[in-house]
Amino acid sequence: MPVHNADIAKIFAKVADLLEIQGANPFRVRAYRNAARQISSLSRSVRDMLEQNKSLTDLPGIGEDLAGKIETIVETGTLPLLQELMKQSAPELDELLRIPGLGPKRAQTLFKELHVTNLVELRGAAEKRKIRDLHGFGEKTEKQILQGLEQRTSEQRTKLAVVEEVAKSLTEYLDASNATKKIMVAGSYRRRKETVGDLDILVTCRQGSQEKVMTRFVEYDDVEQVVSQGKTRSTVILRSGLQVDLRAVAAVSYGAALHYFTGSKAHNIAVRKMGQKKNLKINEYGVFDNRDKRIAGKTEEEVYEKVDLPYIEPEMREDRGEIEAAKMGRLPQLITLDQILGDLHSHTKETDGRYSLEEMAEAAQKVGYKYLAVSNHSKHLTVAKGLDAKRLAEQIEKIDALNEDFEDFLLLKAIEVDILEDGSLDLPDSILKELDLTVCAVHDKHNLPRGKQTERIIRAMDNRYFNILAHPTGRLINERRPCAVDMERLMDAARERGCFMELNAQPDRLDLNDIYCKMAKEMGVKIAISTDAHGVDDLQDMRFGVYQARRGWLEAEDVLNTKSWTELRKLFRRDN
Ligand code: DGT
Ligand code: CA
Ligand code: CA
Repeated sequence: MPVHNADIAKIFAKVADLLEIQGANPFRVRAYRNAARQISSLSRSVRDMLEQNKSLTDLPGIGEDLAGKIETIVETGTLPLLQELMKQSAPELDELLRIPGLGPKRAQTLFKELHVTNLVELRGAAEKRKIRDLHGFGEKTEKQILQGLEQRTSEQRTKLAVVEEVAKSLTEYLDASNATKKIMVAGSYRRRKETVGDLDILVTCRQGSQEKVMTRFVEYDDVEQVVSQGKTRSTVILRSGLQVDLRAVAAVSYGAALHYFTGSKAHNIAVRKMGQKKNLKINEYGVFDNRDKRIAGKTEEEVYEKVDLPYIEPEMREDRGEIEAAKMGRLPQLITLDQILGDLHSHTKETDGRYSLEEMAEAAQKVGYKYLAVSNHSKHLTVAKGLDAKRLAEQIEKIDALNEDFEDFLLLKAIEVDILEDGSLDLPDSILKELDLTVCAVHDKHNLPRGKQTERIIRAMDNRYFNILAHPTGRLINERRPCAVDMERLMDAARERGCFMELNAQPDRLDLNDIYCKMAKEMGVKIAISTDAHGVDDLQDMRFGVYQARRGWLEAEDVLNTKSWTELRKLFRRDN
């Protein structure tokens, strides 16, 4: 039974919620919630780690106890503690917390007073106007609950890194039967959107084996519910809650179907309109002329060719100008992972990282990098044991010594320095100037009004040693909204001062987002795609950054870390 990171995260999140509703120790609740978050944004499979006998306690937020519980989940698919909690209250009680306005205390009250144990019963109670009379609720809250219930159905999107793991195992499983020829995951997944609503898998099957493929699909271990099973299309829901659609198509239609189901819908409509102008009908079966003869459909290239367009990369298919660019022969040469020469943001044990300088350097060289910037936190971030000037000076010395022994590789001396509320940087210029570069970040006061937040960051950029603005909006996907900032002003300010923006590649950040990446390119601000690695495996997150960069139309020349250190050092203003 394949247990994915998403399943483990889901179990821990549920444990946290149920514990919280039962009024458990807040530290215990936080430990489970934190573990769920960490695991859901890992780029490697915990199951694989266990198979390779890697220690889970290396993972952030995972101690001996949680590591043991993870092993239990991977082995059995479930956790006794969760079963126990579900028995004590109600198995779906945690869902109440998803409704805005309902915290653990109120959920507990609803359970005890009205015997509400799930969302259906919650709706019933609200519609019968029973909630307004409960102590501490009222009519307004009751209305808010009803609104929240309406909204809920439309949310539920899964982070790309989580979906990637699921998609890989599922396609490998389908492939192993030898009944399929081609397998491709289309939809938003292929467009590498930061979150995915559902998976859309396309297959072509060997002669006469279509039904076999459909049956194999619905029999996948991870399937919780079969929504429908047909000859050419089936839909299932996995245990993580993710929906998967499988469609079997004929080889002559494969390209047309791939194009259709890759989307986006807006892009499809624009391409179809171009077809209509030429009297062609384009759908998921092919391109047809006015006598309904199929004139293309085997490949995507063919489909584009029939409307006089070059092939357009999936990441660009959002109808954000790619059709116009393609018509004019001005499509960008999107950046690729192999063009990345190094990483400009990482941490070590000295603050909140998990490995030493030496280990991080070795890992970066293994990836094939020419440089790795070590940018530990600064002192203002006390929870991460941030560096003061003295400890930073020691780190500089250590890096200088290590660099003597590397061949064709450099550790860059850097810091992730806090931008304080007044716009000053957390460490004095006298030490910042000794560094190769600075990565500057907001870590507190995320809720300042838009004008103040923007000013704060621009004032920081006024410092001549400011180089890269880290995770510029501070958003955490599905968890924390972006700070209110005037991004256009920030980019203007950055360009004027010779500063740069980061595209943080952590799967739960991906900050800048695709739209802002495109904006940066158009405004002439270069971007560092950085993993913000806290461990050696995190360096692999670079691919998610590159996906997002591609969605933002970035080319190698728009990205700082495609450049050699000789070129880069000229861009990072230093006069010593
Ligand atoms: P998602 O799942 O919400 O992350 O986003 P998508 O883009 O994967 O959307 P989905 O799963 O609803 O549909 C997959 C693709 O199928 C979509 O990108 C384009 C195509 N498609 C779906 N419905 C329509 C439609 O009504 N018209 C056209 N032209 N294409 C459609
Ligand atoms: Ca989809
Ligand atoms: Ca779908």
